[in-house]
Amino acid sequence: MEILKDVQAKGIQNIYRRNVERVLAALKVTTDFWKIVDYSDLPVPYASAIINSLLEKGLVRIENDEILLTEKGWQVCEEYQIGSYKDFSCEACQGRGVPFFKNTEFYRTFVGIAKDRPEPVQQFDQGAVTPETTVSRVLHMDMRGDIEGKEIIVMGAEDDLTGLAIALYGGYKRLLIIDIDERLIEFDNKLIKELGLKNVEAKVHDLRNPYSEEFLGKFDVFVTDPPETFAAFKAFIARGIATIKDQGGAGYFGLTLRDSSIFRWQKFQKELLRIGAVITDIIQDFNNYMNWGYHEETKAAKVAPVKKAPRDIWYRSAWYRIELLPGFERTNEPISDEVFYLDEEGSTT
Ligand code: SPD
Repeated sequence: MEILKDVQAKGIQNIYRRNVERVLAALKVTTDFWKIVDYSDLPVPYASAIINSLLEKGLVRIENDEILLTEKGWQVCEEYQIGSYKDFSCEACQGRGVPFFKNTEFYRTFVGIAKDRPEPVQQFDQGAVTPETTVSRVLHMDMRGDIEGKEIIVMGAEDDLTGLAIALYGGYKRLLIIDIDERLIEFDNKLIKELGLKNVEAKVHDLRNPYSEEFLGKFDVFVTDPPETFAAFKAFIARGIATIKDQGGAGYFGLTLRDSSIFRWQKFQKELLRIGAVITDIIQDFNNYMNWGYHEETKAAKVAPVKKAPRDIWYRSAWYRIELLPGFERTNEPISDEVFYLDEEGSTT
């Protein structure tokens, strides 16, 4: 409680005792700051503030950019019965429940194509998921009956090449891929042409602008992966819902706790229910992001208590699936530029 109060006194309100416990649990098994963020499911600035408070109180020390529990830190863990972070996820499917190797031909083709993908850029908060993640997303969609015969829109998440992967997989009735980044749309269009992929189109579109009639109520399924601010949630997810034709339509998106707190998740979830959606799936840590080249320029790098950049995968997100119930709401207002990518919880843009 002392650590919690200390962090709250520094202006961080969306935090509770469990967050401090999870940082301590992570510290019992790792000395790497980025793994601590991952294991404690916290926004980087919040994990950093907790570590700084633990440092001030002598519960941890930093040596060569590694964060170590002190004797006092170990004693506190024992006194408060803080267990170690544990991961019992299935090694085959990496906890997704969908092994990417269920369709090895598809996986190999996708990996061959993705190797020439454009590099992620900071301007659009890009950071691509691993090929195993993208392939598992497609298999998961097919497993839920959201590909065959469906009209699908993939919105503003093409750094992951999920649209291109669905196009390669096939079976859909119509596929539209939209993204703000011309490089990604050009990349997709080149492959669509070269491989002769049918009933698929890729177009440049900025999701902050309202949709025209050609998008509204025209699809059975939407897929996206927004930044975690509330403005971005409205631009990507509420607008995704507005593309859905009818009750029973489905939406897929990633939400992370590395750029957003569990308190923000509650706000997102309430909004989803208000709009008329039901959450059918939340698969924690389904999406594994490869480290992006602009890390040194980010707020995350600046607030971290160590200089060491992440080496391994640490940024993961949960994969959500929703279905729309009778009477769901379609909203399509313009979204302001303010706080689109970064706010007090987000730091990796
Ligand atoms: N800027 C780092 C990469 C972020 C990728 N987007 C993740 C969105 C999760 N909803």
